[in-house]
Amino acid sequence: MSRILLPNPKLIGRRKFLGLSAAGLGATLLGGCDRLSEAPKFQEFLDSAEGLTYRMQRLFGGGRTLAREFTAANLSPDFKINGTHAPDTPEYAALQETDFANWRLRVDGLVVRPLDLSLADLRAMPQRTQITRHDCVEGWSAIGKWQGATLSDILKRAGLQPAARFAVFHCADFYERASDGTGQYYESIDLIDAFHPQTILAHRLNDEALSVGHGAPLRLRVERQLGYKQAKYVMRIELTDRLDQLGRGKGGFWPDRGYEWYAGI
Ligand SMILES: Nc1nc2c(c(=O)[nH]1)N[C@H]1C(S)=C(S)[C@@H](COP(=O)(O)O)O[C@H]1N2
Ligand SMILES: [Mo]
Repeated sequence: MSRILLPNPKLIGRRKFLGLSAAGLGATLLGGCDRLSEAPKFQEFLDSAEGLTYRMQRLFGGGRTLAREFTAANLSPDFKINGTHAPDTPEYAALQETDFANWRLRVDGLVVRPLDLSLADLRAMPQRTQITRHDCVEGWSAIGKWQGATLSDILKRAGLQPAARFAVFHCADFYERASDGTGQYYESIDLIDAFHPQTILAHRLNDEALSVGHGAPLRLRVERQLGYKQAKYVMRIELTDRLDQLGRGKGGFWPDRGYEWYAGI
């Protein structure tokens, strides 16, 4: 069996983990993808020592918890823009010019059917709306109403290959142009968060099309994690079995620069 790279458990507080029984974990992941249910390798992984550690961490997290949801009365009058305010590449400028009519979300990597989804495709999928609080490590929060397709529906459409372990979000912006060639914003989550019901690819904020500042045309909402996990300007979702070959190897722009990969709140 090939080596499976897991996030370092020492970096990850137990309470930050979503609890699922072994059966629950299997059901969530396997139920989502027909291919996975015939996946001896994934079953092998769950039965392995590493799989056990992973399962136990999830088990002690205290239930398949949802992030708190709020009402319209709680909406923040101002939702701060942070990090990139507008990607400064000619490619992004060209997409913006036609109001993202030519933009496609690429879904590839360890999937059965690679996808290229337009905004119309994403709007035609079942929509989830949620009013949640965004918490940035810099110490500010904002409550906003997000709308989009669930990542689980997108992944079901693509179908996962048995080896898939992580969803990686590749963004349009370079937050920094480092001399080692890294600096393009990216983030990643495991399949538990990928199939969590509140994990959506949002194209609307507060009943309006997502603005460029907030990540147009599409950004991730992974509601039980901190602000820097909420990737804006998502261009591509790549399914992988390891994170050490991307960027500086820690699974995200800010994790590469010292922040925790699992930024649970
Ligand atoms: N592509 C991209 N995504 C990003 C960032 C960024 O700079 N680029 N900043 C992150 C941080 S630190 C925060 S707090 C939120 C800010 O989202 P907002 O601008 O919609 O408030 O986006 C996150 N996602
Ligand atoms: Mo942030």
